[in-house]
Amino acid sequence: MKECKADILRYRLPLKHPLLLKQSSLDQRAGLILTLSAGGRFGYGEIAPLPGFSRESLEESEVQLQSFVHAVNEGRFHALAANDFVTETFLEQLSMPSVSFGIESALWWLNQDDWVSPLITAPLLQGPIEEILLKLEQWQGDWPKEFKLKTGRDALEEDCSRIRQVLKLLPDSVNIKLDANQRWSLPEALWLASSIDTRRISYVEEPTTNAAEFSEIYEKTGLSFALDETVQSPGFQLQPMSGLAAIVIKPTLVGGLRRCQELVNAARIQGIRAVFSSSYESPIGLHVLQQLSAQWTPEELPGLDTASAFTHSLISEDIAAGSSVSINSVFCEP
Ligand code: OSB
Ligand code: MG
Repeated sequence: MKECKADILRYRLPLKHPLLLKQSSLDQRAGLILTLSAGGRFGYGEIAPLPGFSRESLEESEVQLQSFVHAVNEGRFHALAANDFVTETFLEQLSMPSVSFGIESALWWLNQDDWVSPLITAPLLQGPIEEILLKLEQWQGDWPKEFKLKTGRDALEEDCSRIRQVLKLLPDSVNIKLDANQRWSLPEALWLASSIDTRRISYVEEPTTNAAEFSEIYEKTGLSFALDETVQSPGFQLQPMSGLAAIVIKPTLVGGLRRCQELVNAARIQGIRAVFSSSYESPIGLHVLQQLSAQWTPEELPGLDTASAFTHSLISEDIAAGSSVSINSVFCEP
């Protein structure tokens, strides 16, 4: 029998600018890195509940994670594989999405022989409009097929003008995805959608607080939508909806790899897109998200353009399958 070991590392990574999330503002991102080792191989997972989005706190997730780490170190698992009965039974009783994601990531990583080459991500356009326009004016090389533009924070007229200015700078073949984070009212969403060229908008994520209104917006204006926050509600099940273009999958917020796989399959069956996206994870979590997207939804550009929000990286070398990763200990607490 292989000797299995598990270990937790706490990290704090400074952010370049305060991150405005729902009601809170973050200056730094905190999370946990789970390291598993078995038979000379290593696997990593990240557990980093996102304030304002996750229902669990970092402290609560650490308690649940500790129970897994103790069980591994006491030799309760014969094999560290997601299809092992004892492991499976343990995973099923986990209740926090961030913990399921971290543990299932580490088990998956441990058993991956190779990584596939990652895809490019859909660039995120946020912040002052002057900076967004400058970024687009100075764009070098090929255009990605889609950009994501954050909306819903400022006055509606401002959103409308931002969308028009961005579309003007992009070639006709490039579309944008919008994200209102449930901030518009129904009349606002209807007004905005009728004031822009919806043919260039792939979809808007969560236009209003009430998902029952999304199809009405589509039917009246032709603006398709994607579910994001809705996918994160406990017990969410994908149902056909008129105008539904995509579901956004943020594993830290929806749960483990098996739950994500179920969602990808459900989206395929309904003929809608499944787009992996990040929740401001460190490079460890981002690596898993990049791989899940490249392996399970290779036709999509994932929403992983969040690494640039950090001042430093948590890792100092490239990541190789099965090998140990060198983690920058300055950002870690014992
Ligand atoms: O609203 O989609 C969001 C990150 C953390 C929390 C919420 C969101 C996001 C992102 C990630 O926008 C980047 C992306 O999806 O492209
Ligand atoms: Mg979103």
